[in-house]
Amino acid sequence: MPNLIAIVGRPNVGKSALFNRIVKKRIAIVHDQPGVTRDRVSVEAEWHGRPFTLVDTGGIGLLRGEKSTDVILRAAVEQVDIAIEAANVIILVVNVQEGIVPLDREVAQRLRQSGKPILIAVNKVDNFNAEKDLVDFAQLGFDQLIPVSAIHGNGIEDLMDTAMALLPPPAPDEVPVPGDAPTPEPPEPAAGAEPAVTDSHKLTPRKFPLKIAIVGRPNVGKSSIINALTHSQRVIVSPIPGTTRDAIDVPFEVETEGVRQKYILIDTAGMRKTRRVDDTVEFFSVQRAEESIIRSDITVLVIDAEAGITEQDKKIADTIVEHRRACIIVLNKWDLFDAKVREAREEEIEKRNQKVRTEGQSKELTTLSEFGSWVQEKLFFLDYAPVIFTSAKTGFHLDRLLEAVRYVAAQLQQKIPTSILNRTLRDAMEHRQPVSEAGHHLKFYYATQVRLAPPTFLLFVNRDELFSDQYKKFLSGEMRKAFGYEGCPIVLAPKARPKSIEPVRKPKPAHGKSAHGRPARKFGKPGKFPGKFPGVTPGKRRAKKPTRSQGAPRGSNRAKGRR
Ligand SMILES: Nc1nc2c(ncn2[C@@H]2O[C@H](COP(=O)(O)OP(=O)(O)OP(=O)(O)O)[C@@H](O)[C@H]2O)c(=O)[nH]1
Ligand SMILES: [Mg+2]
Repeated sequence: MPNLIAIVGRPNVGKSALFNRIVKKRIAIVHDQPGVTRDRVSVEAEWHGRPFTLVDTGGIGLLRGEKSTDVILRAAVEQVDIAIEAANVIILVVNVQEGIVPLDREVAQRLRQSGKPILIAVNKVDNFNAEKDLVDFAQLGFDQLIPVSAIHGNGIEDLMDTAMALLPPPAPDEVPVPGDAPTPEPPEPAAGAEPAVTDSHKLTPRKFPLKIAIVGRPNVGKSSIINALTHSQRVIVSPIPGTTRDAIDVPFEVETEGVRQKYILIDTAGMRKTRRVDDTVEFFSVQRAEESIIRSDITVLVIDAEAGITEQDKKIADTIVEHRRACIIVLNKWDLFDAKVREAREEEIEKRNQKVRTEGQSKELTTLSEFGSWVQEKLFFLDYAPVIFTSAKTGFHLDRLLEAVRYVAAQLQQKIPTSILNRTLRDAMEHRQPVSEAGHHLKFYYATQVRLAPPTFLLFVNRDELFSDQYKKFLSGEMRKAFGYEGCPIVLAPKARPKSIEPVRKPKPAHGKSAHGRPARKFGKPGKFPGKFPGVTPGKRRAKKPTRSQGAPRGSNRAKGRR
């Protein structure tokens, strides 16, 4: 990665505060407690038009030769080493109020060995008095000493000008083009808010890289999954719950079936019940995990297969639904469960052979698909999410996870032609009318798609109160049968309209073909997203269902009884 500037230093010298100051927004957690940032946090930023990547590292908390039983701290040291290896310029942060402590000397020595351009940011120079102590830090053996106050924002210009000057000369294609600033993302609708009338940008597919937030309870293997997918040790893994304290963006590029795709994986802190959250740091961590759900395009909910589905898993699932995120459920640590399932399966077969199974005796879950339906039953409100069984440890089914991500991403690009949308909804409503206590009947005028992600449809009808949650669920189900939308929430927004609006006419068959006869490829863009789970043909002419081998993604529209 070119233009990489890393911020290093012992714990609690103000690295995160400095990091935030530079990127001018709150990116990393700042808290007055040693070792709060335990992972690298990186951000793409710009200084006077020149792009660079800024990396905040965990503090180096050990003296050389000192033994550590704290795995988190040890892993943080490794993270700093990775940052040193990758960085073009390193900013060592020290604290003027504490002077040089032995650990600073250790860190400095470590950095001198790296041979990289080093700057010292002498932090907490909040007044003139402190400035005279600056020269003391020359003992660390570096020429560039820059006084800063991360909290007050002093000295940042100087620091960054010096750091940028130490970067390698810009490549010809790196010269900034005026007006080439990235376009801001369109704002998301607030949870529960009614969609506005169509804006064209809401119907423009999201640009890659899509953001994939990996969320779940502490210790379920979120960081392990990211490391396994990226074949690296980018984020810290440890058996201690609560290892990840911040949301960390990990760029990730993958080639599946000849198509290269870029994603940003977001590692997040494990989310515990709020009343069990120990301190404010954890509180912020959980908040950041929630923010990650909001800024993600797809959320991957990781569940510990061994622990099963807990109340907290349901709560996280609830948050995902509340923010209307596309979702994939991952049951991780399957390696720990696999043997037991195999055993149960063998017993089941044995019983079947001996025909000893009595009627009514509860049947053990022995196949992945049975487990899949069990998970979906438990998380019934998130039943649109496919379920994948993985092991970050053995790599089991991580390819399926990638496949599901690619497939769900393709679903989020679908724009349903209005005529087919209207035909599908009309058929569904003719098939089942909502029940009205006062004997009112539903009249459907017209529907239109107002947003791609989450797929949102505005339905003009005579009475919006006829749309109970149950009726919406039924209609969403019919739309899933027609258009797929596996992994995506479907948002239906009925709007009452005066009677003067004529109901839309049934579309005439075009060129001898019924409206239903349109090929599915119109929707799914398989050229861009070829995969095993193609878009489903609208109406009754559904595409042949994909083969659901064990653990393949499944959606809500599968008849549960068959599994
Ligand atoms: N057997 C087994 N162990 C796993 C698997 N995935 C992760 N682990 C272990 O589970 C522990 C927690 O893994 P992490 O990746 O740190 O979990 P996390 O969800 O990121 O945890 P926090 O950041 O603390 O929320 C580590 O000891 C991992 O080695 C798996 O698929 N199988
Ligand atoms: Mg983690």
